[in-house]
Amino acid sequence: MREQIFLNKEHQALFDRDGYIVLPMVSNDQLKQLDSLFDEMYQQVNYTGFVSTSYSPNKEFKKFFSDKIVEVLTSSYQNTFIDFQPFGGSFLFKTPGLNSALPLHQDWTILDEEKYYAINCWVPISKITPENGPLHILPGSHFDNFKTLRAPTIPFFFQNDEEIVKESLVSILPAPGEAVILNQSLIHYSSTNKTNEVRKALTAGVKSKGAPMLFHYYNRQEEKLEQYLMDEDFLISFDDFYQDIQERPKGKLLKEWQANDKLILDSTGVANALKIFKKNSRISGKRSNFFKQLVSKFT
Ligand SMILES: O=C(O)CCC(=O)C(=O)O
Repeated sequence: MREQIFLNKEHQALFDRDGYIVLPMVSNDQLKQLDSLFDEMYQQVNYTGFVSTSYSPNKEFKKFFSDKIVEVLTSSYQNTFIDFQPFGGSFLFKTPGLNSALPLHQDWTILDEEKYYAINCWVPISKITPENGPLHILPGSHFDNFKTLRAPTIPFFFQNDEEIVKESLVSILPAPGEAVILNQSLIHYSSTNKTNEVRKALTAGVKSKGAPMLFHYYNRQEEKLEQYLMDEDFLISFDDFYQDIQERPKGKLLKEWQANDKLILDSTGVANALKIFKKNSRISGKRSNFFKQLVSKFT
């Protein structure tokens, strides 16, 4: 049983039901500070597409901006959460162009989700429009409704049916100062930046106080799953991000077990999962039509 993590009980209930909530979280003053920090960071990089500062090979650079983000957001966290622990942050940007979409995904499992919460606060720094690469989410697709284990080496359960899932997504256009607070297990993606300006945002992690950090590895040869205990800052400690995340985690092995569950579902399994998400997140109006059409394909 998880302890409450939102100060406000209604926020907690909506978050538990839908796997996300959009709340006012940052003041104009904080937004200004974050904007100047973003610009300071952006002057030091030369990447295009969708980029997170956590991808950088430079640990000092990642840690500097992670600490600054947490510092600026501390008062917002205190007004929003209870019994929580921040675990860093990263700036996220999308340069204009077709390579700037972030594919459909769920964030990795980084703690025991039966016992604790792992939350990302996605804070837009630019004004978010349908054109500059907003988040698209699937309400109700979080761990409470579908107990997934996620890691870079584990395929997503919807891997062969991304288009079905994509039809059901809802785009989120937060107002300036609002944050999209996501359960890390929620299915989401972000679209292409079709404008001429960089889209600026950040993601900042909050977890239940005292939750040990975990990471998982799928040993394909032996079809075994392995669980490792990790350092608190492991997410910003990869030297070569894309290579290191595919390797055995550099933590302490806690347990391993045979991966006898189906890691990828067929389309009937995906459709059944979508039905559960719909039922439990009480999606209304236009959104429910999406689901009705979708579910009718399989019934
Ligand atoms: O900033 C974005 O466009 C998407 C961020 C995201 O999905 C993530 O960090 O998991």
